[in-house]
Amino acid sequence: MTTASVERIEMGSLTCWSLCFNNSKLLIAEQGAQILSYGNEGEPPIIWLSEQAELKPGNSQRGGVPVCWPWFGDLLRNPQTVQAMHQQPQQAGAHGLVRSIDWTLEGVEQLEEAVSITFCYNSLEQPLAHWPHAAELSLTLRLGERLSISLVCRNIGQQPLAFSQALHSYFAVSDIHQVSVEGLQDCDYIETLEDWQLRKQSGAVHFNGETDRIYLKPSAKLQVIDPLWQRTINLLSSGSQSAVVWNPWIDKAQRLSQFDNAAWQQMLCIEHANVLDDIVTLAPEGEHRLSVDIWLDKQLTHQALV
Ligand code: TA6
Repeated sequence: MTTASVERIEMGSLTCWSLCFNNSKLLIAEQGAQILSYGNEGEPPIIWLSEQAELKPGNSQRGGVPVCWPWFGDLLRNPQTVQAMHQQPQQAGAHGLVRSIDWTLEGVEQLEEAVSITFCYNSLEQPLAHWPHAAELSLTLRLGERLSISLVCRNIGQQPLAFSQALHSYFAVSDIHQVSVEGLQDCDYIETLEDWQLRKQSGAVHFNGETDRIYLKPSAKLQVIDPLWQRTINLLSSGSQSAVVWNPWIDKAQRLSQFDNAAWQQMLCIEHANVLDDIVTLAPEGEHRLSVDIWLDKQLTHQALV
């Protein structure tokens, strides 16, 4: 016998939705269609949210899964085709334009094996500053035995659409010094902290300083191995050939908004993306789906993900 519920709630000054399925709980803000938290009752969270998250309109919350679109990161570090979609690329902020605007609830579905919710955004109905193109986004979150996140972009205009994007997922970890990431061994990556040099990953990823890397053509199956919490977070993606691994460590943590100085020790971003050579170009009426499945194993063995 499964139990499932969907409830609209106010969190601070944000309109949010709380989805429950058995002992799993998912919290999403309508602003940015941003997942704020995800986890199982009585256990450490899976998706991390800063204790200093402001929960008020106008800014993305620190944590959860911000949607970075129609560009990821610094627009000027994006391919020219993505930059050219913006009328003033020099003035553009980081991580696109939709993570701090209200999306529209499109629907809720309660099934036997899951509960799902979909939010949408339409650039013709909510124009974006200096980005005059016709696109529609829909973000569907499906909460069952695992959490499925699916972001679809449709070109509803008459001209080609070029964009980069990321599901900027913040994961909770027991202690960043002790976790590792499996699935990136032998991957090429861009070391953004050392002049964007191209490097190659040897073995699992371990953390002993600020880490901000763009992995190219990663495996669709990644795992966060957390020995202290005796658990593995499994990530299975599709529609993405690039992934960002980020931890701010001590110094950058002190420069981040909504972020306790010590919080870097208990969070890790693994962001499934379409960036650099993996940007998306859609012809009119074309669409692209970026999706990630997230689930927990309460064990440490590196299993083949299914
Ligand atoms: O995805 C990694 C990153 O680009 C970092 O360099 C850091 O800036 C992080 O995103 C957070 O960006 P934000 O704009 O949310 O503070």
